[in-house]
Amino acid sequence: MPQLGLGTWRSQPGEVGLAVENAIRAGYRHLDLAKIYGNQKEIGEALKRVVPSEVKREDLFITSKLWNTFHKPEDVLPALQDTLVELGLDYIDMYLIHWPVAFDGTSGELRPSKDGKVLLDLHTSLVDTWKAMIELKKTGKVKSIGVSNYRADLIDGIVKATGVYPATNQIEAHPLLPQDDLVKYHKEHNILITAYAPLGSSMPGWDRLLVKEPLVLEVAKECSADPGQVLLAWGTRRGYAVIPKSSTKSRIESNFQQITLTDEQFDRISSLCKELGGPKRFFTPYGNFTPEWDINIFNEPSEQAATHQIKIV
Ligand code: NDP
Ligand code: 1BO
Repeated sequence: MPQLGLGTWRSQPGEVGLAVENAIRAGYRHLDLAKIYGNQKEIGEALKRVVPSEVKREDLFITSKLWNTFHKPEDVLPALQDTLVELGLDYIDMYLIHWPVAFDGTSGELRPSKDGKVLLDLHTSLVDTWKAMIELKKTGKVKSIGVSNYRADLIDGIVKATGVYPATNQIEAHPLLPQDDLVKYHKEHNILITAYAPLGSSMPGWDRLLVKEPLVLEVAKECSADPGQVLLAWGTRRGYAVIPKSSTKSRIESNFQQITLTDEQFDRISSLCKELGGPKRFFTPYGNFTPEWDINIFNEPSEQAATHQIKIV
């Protein structure tokens, strides 16, 4: 997996195709996609314009994700096939379980809800879905399988039941949420981490964008670099892949120009978490997503009132 990829969540219709083309022309070979982002069809059309004329398919690393309404074992292969049709591809390189949470898929809606809360499927376990993911590898339609937003104990649970490790776990990680313990766990188990929101993303209710933090700007000035490059260098130095999203050509290009931080600069960026009163998680489905997901995903204090626990086995 190339260490730097292009994120595509919230890349708008009419923009995302061009973003993908610009990224490939800038040198990106890793694209991070998902059914729920609602833009795979436009990305597929963009891929047709550059593959194979500008890049060989086998030189690209394309990740997509199984959405929460397709966790029932019989829905997993059709969901992958639907993504392949949207993208116009025969296979993808990585397929991830997007969240360790099954939604009730019977209505066909991607966010089924009642009274402001997502309708959960409390019968399908993580192990049920992981077994179906393992079967996918035999079809040749996916090269590797992994998970996303999984805690260490959830990974332990699916591995204990199947003996199969996920190739990667895609998790939120940036200087405000370093997740040191989880990073250590993955290193010990030889599981790659892919860090999402590596620039600190932007979520409602939080106006301190990391790319605008004085300390990040200070280090950027010292390196004659862009603040985005500083944050990405901090992530890659921690030994994982980063997938910054941008639809802006100049940022797509600058994010790909990798720089190296000195030990002292790395430590200074690491100090941001404490300085800004972190850790700060932006993606907390309990309390932050609409409709709300009333289930305990990260075992954090904000989730203590969640009604449901994840069904592992
Ligand atoms: P990022 O941390 O990548 O931040 C994206 C934001 O930063 C956009 O507003 C973008 O704006 C802006 N930006 C990009 N480059 C720069 C720059 N150099 N300087 C200043 N601003 C910049 O957040 P995301 O939440 O998008 O996360 C990245 C990707 O991770 C997603 O796109 C998605 O693919 C994946 N993801 C996965 C999740 C999961 O559950 N597995 C959850 C969340 C994200 P602009 O486009 O205008 O340049
Ligand atoms: C709910 C989807 C978050 C971005 O991956």
